Amino acid sequence: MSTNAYKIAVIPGDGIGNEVVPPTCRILEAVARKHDLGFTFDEKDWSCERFHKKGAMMPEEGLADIGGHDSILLGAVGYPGVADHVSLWGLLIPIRREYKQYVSLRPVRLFEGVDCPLVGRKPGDIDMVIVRENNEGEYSEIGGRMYAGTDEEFVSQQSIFTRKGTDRIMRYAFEMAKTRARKSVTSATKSNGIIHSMPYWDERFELISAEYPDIETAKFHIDILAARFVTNPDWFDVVVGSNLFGDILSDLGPGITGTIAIAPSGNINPEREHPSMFEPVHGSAPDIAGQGIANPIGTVWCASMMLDHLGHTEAAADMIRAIENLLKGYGPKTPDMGGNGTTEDMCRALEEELGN
Ligand code: GGG
Repeated sequence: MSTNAYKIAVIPGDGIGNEVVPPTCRILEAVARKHDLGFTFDEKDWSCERFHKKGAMMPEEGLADIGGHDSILLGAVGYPGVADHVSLWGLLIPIRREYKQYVSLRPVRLFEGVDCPLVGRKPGDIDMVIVRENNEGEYSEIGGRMYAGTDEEFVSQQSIFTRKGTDRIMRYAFEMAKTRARKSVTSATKSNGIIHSMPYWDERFELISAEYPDIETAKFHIDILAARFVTNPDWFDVVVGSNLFGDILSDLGPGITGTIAIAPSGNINPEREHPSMFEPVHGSAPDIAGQGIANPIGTVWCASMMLDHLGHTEAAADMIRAIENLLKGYGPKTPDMGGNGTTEDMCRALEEELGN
């Protein structure tokens, strides 16, 4: 038994989550053999299917059950038949909050061998990290509905921006920028239209940036920032945004690199007091679920992020090398990347790249 033994909570979730997570665990086992690691996978059936059978996405004791695990690997949450807010608030959001995973770390990179939808862009032109606030902001349950069903009906939805929450996500972004070649942080704001929270966000960004005089900064309103992602993606290194802005940018980012299916994310508890959770940015994709053609790269990249977080940088880099080699070579590719390969074809090719 390796001394580097880890217990991983595995939540395939819904739709294609069930097709990309199991082979990723198999690939992790291959990496474990090579790098003297050990994994115990504790698989959970928490999902919309469970909701239909038992009335809840996860059991009451679910959160406590995985709190002592070393990490969580999740596939996708949400499926037609369960309202999206019910599935998300019944599984993903409680985990992010209970375990203070207040950073959503979402790298965006254009790989060699993947067709870029932006004309003239080549690998190296798009290489950024979105740092999304993950515990508050627009994702808040403060609000309600009054006079339901009448002409006077209204709803109210509060956004919450605490000083603690705002400062810590910005500091995380600046610390991340310190480790990168470009050393630049861009803030996503909308302080012209959103009169309280976004001027506050700008104020905190200015204050925190003063702590990091060596880091270049920029600030864009979210609308023009979205346009600049398309016209000038090479401008961006680390981009910090609120929960909602970060979520949108981290779909747009992978979109401009050719396929959202390869994008990973880490829901990180930086203090490491609790497990962090790794999930691909893509959802459950009901349109292709069950066909065996889901692209596994997003989940495999997540597994690499997980290894990095657990301190196994060489094993993590090995997985990235396998992804790079597969993408730039003539190996199988799933239809989202213009190929006709299957999930299993790609996973086998990755295992071969890893020398298994
Ligand atoms: N694998 C990611 C997933 O299933 N995400 C579901 C989703 O829509 N999440 C929204 C969010 O991250 O805020």
